[in-house]
Amino acid sequence: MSDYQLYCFAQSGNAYRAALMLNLIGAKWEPVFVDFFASGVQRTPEYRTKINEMGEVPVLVHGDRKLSQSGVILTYLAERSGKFLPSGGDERLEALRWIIFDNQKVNGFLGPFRFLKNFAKPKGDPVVLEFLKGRVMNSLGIVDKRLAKDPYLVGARPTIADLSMVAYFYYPAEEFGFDIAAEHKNIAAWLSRIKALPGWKHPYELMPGHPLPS
Ligand SMILES: N[C@@H](CCC(=O)N[C@@H](CS)C(=O)NCC(=O)O)C(=O)O
Repeated sequence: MSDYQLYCFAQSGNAYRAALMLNLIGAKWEPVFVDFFASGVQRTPEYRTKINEMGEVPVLVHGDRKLSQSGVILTYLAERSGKFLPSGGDERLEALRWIIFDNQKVNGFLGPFRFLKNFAKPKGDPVVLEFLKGRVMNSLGIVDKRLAKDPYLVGARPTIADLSMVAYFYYPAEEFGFDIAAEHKNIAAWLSRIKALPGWKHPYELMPGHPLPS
């Protein structure tokens, strides 16, 4: 029996943050597949009553505890395991600052951009896609500049801020129509460093539901 269950699906970068953290800390965990595209189970009253009132993935189950919001899940796992935990008050605040910026402005725009481009039916309006892409490019520039100064977002060591920020970054470039790593050399080097951590896996390997049935 695993210690943790994670409600997730392969195409979710939001869930990847939690799945990657679980793997990197060597936790005993198992995915619970959420059939997001076919049945939209996360929008059902049952899911909202029993699993997550916010109607979102990921959700981490640990015994009687159910947690949602990847930033909260990452914090919980870091505090329990002592791994990827920012050290000291200033570092904790700095990590939280990047996690919020990521959730709102980086992957918060990149995720919906990729969804509208690849999965939405009908596909997203080109004007909306252009708007989102503009916001994403601006935010990626900010992250790239930050990573020119230090190997990781909060300094010399990887923390939960990095595991939050990688959310959608390892998905194939074709899904975005641009190559995040090729266009941002500091992000590319940082992605390689995280990829080298023991336990790293690609989101399509780590979570169920890829490829989507045609
Ligand atoms: N800030 C949240 C975002 C979670 C989120 O938006 N998840 C998407 C899946 S990738 C979702 O469940 N969306 C609900 C829906 O579209 O019905 C987190 O980091 O956990």
